[in-house]
Amino acid sequence: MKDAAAELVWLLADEGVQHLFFNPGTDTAPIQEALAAARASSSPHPTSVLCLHEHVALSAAIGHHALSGRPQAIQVHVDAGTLNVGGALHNAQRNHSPVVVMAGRSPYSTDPAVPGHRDSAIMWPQEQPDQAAAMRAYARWVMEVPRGRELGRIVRRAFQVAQTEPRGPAYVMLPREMLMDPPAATRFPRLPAPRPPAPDPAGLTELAAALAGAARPVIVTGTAGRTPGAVASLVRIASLVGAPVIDQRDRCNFPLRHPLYAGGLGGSAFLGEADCVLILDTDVPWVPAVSAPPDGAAILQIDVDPAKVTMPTWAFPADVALEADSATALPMLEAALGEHAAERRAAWERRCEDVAGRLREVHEGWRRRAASEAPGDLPDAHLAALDRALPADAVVLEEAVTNRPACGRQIDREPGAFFSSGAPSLGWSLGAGIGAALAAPGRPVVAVCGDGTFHFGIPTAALWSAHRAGAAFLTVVLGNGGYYASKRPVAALYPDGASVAAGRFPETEFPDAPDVVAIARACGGDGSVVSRPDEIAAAVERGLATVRAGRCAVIDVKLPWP
Ligand SMILES: Cc1ncc(C[n+]2csc(CCOP(=O)(O)OP(=O)(O)O)c2C)c(N)n1
Ligand SMILES: [Mg+2]
Repeated sequence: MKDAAAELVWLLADEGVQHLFFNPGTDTAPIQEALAAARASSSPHPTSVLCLHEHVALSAAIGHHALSGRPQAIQVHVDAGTLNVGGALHNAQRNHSPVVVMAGRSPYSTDPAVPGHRDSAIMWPQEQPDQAAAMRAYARWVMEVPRGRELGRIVRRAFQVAQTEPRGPAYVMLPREMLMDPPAATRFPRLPAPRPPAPDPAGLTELAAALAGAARPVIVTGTAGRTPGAVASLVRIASLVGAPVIDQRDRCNFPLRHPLYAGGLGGSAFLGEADCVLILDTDVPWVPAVSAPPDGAAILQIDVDPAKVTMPTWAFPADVALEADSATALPMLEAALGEHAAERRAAWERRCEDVAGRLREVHEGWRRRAASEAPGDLPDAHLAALDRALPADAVVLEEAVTNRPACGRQIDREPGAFFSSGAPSLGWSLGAGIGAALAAPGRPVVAVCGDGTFHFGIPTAALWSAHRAGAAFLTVVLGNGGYYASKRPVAALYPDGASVAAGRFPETEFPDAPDVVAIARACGGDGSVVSRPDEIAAAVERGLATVRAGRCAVIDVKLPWP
């Protein structure tokens, strides 16, 4: 190998990175050259994907991981590129996306004899006292590679840390002269991530006994379906003990049409009367000010990260907390519940019938909304029409903000085909569309986002980058004409205030926002405007035809401003 940069390209391929989401600078020249050399010689290398903004690059990596399960890497420019990944870093952290974020670092040497030395004025302002400072709150680990011969060990370590539960981003800084150093004499071996944890056996027995003995058990989950195989086990457990499943839908964790599916909101009545709550892979099991289980309810937790150390005031007391991968723990819990079946079966069956009976009415209400033309029901009606129009293998990336509950009521996808960012830094879904489309070639990828969120996604960068990468996707923009999520609290906190009196919320309203279809066209894509649910099917058909032809499509759904 010619230099450390060539070794880096080989290492990325060896770690299983298929696509390297890239935004370059003067510091990344050795990596660009190494990629070119690898392409020319057909030696192992990831396909580089030029992203016109770093936020798009990191969002693409999150989306790729969601579909492929593979470790991810992005390459950005020094401190400035690092800062531009912005809120996507927060999303990668909270979504537990294993991404190695690599950034250049201004060269140290001014000696012309040193390859890669400082040769331009910009290399002084690029140097910061602590380039990694911006990353420290979010990345699991940060490191600079001091010499070319150390690169292998440090990059291997970065991938190991990123993939160790609870997974998340790792940050590596790459000074330019280091990249042009000779490589190490031998290749450093891969450092496998530890296998995900299994539950403590005594704790599992205790948890199973508490769940089995409960009269009014409830299950709350956010991401149990991150391993799609866990869903079947969760369905059997809920059906056995008669627990409604409050599914916060960061993944598809439970089938929408199952009689025990309580949605995100429909389940709050059950929570308020629960005597036992199993909180399963969720960062926020409930909002105490809105709905909470009664005092004295047994709280049971299974999570790969039960203590949530990165959330300083996370404080949901659990009677039994098990650190475990739910894909491993749920089949074990099922077996442990079996021990109680003879004694409890009749009570479980009665509970199951009772909960299903109550939820039948809730589900009926959702169906009425889907068929309604009342202004408040139009998001439901459009989303139900969208779901009917999508092919079975479509992947949905949900970033619908105030219409997220409507997605949870109307979008019926298989486990492994529905994702949200799991975190509130908006603008993820457009970049994620690129990564998802690359990871699942041939499957239609559909981002569903708010009109504010569309612009946070830097659409010019995302759609153009998608076209360049051959990763076209469809975006459905829920165009209610503003940031409704940012209007709602003004009216709630100040019901008699000046904003409500004026009937205006200028910091949130943008009925005249940039035309999203025109933006799609400017990037080489296409789109259409829809204002009635019965227009959705034709728009989806046209949009998916555009996507099959390799161009991004946007459907601008005109909704009333709530
Ligand atoms: C990067 C980022 N900036 C700002 C916010 C604060 N914020 C939360 S929701 C929201 C409004 C989103 O608007 P839109 O996508 O149109 O959805 P709507 O509220 O209208 O349903 C804003 C600005 C955020 N979450 N993330
Ligand atoms: Mg909006």
